[in-house]
Amino acid sequence: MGRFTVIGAGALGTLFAVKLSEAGHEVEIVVRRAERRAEMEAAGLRLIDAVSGPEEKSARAVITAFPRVCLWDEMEAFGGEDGSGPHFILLAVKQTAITRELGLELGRRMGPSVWIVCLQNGIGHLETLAAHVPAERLLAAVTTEGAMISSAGEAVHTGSGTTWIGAAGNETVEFSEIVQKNLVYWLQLAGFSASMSKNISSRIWQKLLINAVINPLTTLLRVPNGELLCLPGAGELMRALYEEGVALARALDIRLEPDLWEQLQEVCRRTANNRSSMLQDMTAGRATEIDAITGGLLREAGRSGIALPTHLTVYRLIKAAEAGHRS
Ligand code: KPL
Repeated sequence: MGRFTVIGAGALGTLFAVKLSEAGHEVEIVVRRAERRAEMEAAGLRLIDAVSGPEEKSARAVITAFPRVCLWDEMEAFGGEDGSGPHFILLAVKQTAITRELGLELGRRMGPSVWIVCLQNGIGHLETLAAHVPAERLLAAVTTEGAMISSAGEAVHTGSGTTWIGAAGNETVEFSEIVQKNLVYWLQLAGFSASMSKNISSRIWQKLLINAVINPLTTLLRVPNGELLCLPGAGELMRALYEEGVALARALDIRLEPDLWEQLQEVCRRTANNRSSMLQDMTAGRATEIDAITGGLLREAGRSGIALPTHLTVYRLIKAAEAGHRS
């Protein structure tokens, strides 16, 4: 069975930690605060199944798992001394937590046979981490699994999706074997639809363009995702953001699926009642991921001398709203 460390106990971290533990893998979850660890050790981590369960909330299945809980400050070297078998670190923290310091801490703890799987939205994090962690040990993951935190230590699995995994740096034969025979297989055993991707940058960009349309607009308009398809003027704004993003991807030679616009609208319909992660962050007074999403597009556009006027306006509005919320 596999060996996993999940860093971050948000919605995705909880989803992966519970399902992997339930499947019998050796799982530890890393949190920052001692009270959080105490709560998790006492009550476990809970996952409510809103995917296959009945409509009524009270009748939905709940899986409770008790993975080993570890404090960030007390985390030992990953992979142990022996280096036996691969050890996968699922990095499930927000983009805003991916800093040079985090990269240094991870790099310092990397033992033999350790692979870091990055589950973040947006772009820029892989470059930040690659400065401190061997690039051939970094995996990029893109997931369409839907999950949200319902209370401390409890997440709801709101929609099953697919998780694609690919090499952040160069793909080697060793990479392909380890990832396919271990990570992908173990995720599948735990009930995830997982596969290896040979074009992970396309997957990353497709999700990036979807996030760059839905997240800032739902945050500025303060509406759940489905409302974007109904509000007057919102459709035009969505299309303008989308077209600018597609033009940039084309200029960078990034392949996008021809039906991406339909996929984007489908995400709004499928997650109609969900509040985007950016809206949730803004409402809770947390920093949003705008710098890794819209900011990521603007940085790439700047390097290529391309203007993204609608994204720039949206970026400035979110930055102003963030500052307003904090003051
Ligand atoms: O990934 C999302 C997010 O909220 O960050 C979307 C796809 C917009 C679903 O809410």
